[in-house]
Amino acid sequence: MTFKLPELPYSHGDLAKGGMSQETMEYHHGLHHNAYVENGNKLIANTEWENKSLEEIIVGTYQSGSVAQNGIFNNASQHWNHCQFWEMMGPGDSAMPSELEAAIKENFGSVDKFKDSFVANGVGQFGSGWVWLVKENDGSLKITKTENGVNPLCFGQTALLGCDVWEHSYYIDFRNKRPGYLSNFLNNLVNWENVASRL
Ligand code: MN3
Repeated sequence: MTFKLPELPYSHGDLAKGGMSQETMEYHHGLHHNAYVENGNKLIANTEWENKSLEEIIVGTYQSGSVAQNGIFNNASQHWNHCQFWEMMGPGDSAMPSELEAAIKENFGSVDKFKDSFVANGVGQFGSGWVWLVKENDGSLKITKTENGVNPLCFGQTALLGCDVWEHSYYIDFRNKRPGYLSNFLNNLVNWENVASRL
């Protein structure tokens, strides 16, 4: 498939009141994400992946374990990760649906404990990567962290929530304060209805 930069469900400036500035969004969506789209399209042209779905490309190149597939994997997975990330945020105050709240309490003890663990995992990811709330096949919820573009699809998990901890995601607004960026993300940016839709 040909990768395409998605339209956002809000404008670049709409997340500013939640702490993610228009400048960050213009760089992150307009330049960084777009680069993964353009590089990915160049790399899959005339390969076995050209007509595969995005998910097939990600899982197939990851499982191949082939260094030669790294470029395709990195750009395809980062394209998918950012498509999810934009949809996981929103400009409105979002209350956590009761079904999601109950699942979080069951798995982590409380919403605050979940948030503390999510932030700690995001801070603990050394270098670039992502922190995730995933659902396992047995229905249990877990917090994971992954390096670079690796994502829950690689492990057969459902990504309920993900946060980009590459510096390009927070350096304009939070400088080197990754913990503050992660807390703000959970408290002011997440669209919890979107998260609950994948439960
Ligand atoms: Mn990013």
